[in-house]
Amino acid sequence: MVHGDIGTTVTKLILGEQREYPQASGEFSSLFVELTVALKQISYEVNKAGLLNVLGKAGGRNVQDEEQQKLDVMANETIIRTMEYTGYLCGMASEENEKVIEIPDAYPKGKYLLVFDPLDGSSNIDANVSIGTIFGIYRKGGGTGKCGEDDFLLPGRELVAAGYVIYGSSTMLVISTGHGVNGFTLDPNVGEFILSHKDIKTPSKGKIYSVNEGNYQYWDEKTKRAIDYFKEKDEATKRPYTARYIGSLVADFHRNLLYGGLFIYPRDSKSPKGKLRLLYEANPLAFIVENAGGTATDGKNRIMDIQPDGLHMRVPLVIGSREDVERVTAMLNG
Ligand code: P6P
Repeated sequence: MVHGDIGTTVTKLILGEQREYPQASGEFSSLFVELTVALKQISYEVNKAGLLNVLGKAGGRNVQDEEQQKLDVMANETIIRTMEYTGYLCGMASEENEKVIEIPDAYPKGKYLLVFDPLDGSSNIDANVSIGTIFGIYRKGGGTGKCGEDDFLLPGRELVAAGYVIYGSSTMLVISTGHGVNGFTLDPNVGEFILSHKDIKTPSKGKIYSVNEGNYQYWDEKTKRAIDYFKEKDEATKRPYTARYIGSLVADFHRNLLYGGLFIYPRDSKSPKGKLRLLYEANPLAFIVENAGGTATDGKNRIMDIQPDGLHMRVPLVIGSREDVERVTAMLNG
């Protein structure tokens, strides 16, 4: 390694992809780089919070005598404050905000829309379980200016980019702009996301299934049979699948993306529409998994073909290795 060569940063990769499009304005690249600044700030706060939870337990104030914000509020505010200023967005939609987040009049508006779950699985932070940020970027139809809720009700196939960050033993950013999937590990010494997992492809068939079996009694018969299949001898390996479920979507998804396997959060009698949200959970992860050779359905339809009926629409989710998703989807519709 040449001295000072820290490897390929996410900025370098994004700029390299931009050069593939001579007519590109560079706005998308700048938007993406600004987003990584917010993600690095969240990583710092999430990792610090683990420590502060120990040090700041007395009375809920941290060692600097600051009011301890809830982490997901912090993450939400960090993304909003960083991104609203850029001039590249016409608005944002967040899991934490009921309505579209408007760009203040003081700032210019742009042609992109950002959807995000600022800190998914944050209830796990006190147990030091990996949690994550999920995001998707759309290009607004019809130029710049304000955008309303209808502008965000786009199917996932219209995404121009998507990704997630997993805050775990290390902080890792996984992204796709529609040309494959790349993973970047945050080097805290340099403060840059460095390419560590080039061109991620998920195995066409896995050995892992991830579902909350505690909901078994709430599933319909077809769902029970589809999940029971994983406990029987798989025809290829002559052995059952391994059950792995963390209860943090990004962590479960990320493991299965790398190792192969299937994550499913089916509809049940408690959540007849499913639990996970289409706009800022299912669609961005479906975009990633399809660019990695996998697939994602709601148990019947391709996730990225679903027309959202609202910012916080919930869907059942079957996502991961193509053969596993296809088999489960077929069993749910058999
Ligand atoms: P359950 C976390 O609350 C979350 O939104 C996802 O990160 C996770 O996959 C899911 O809910 C877990 O839900 O019902 O199994 O606890």
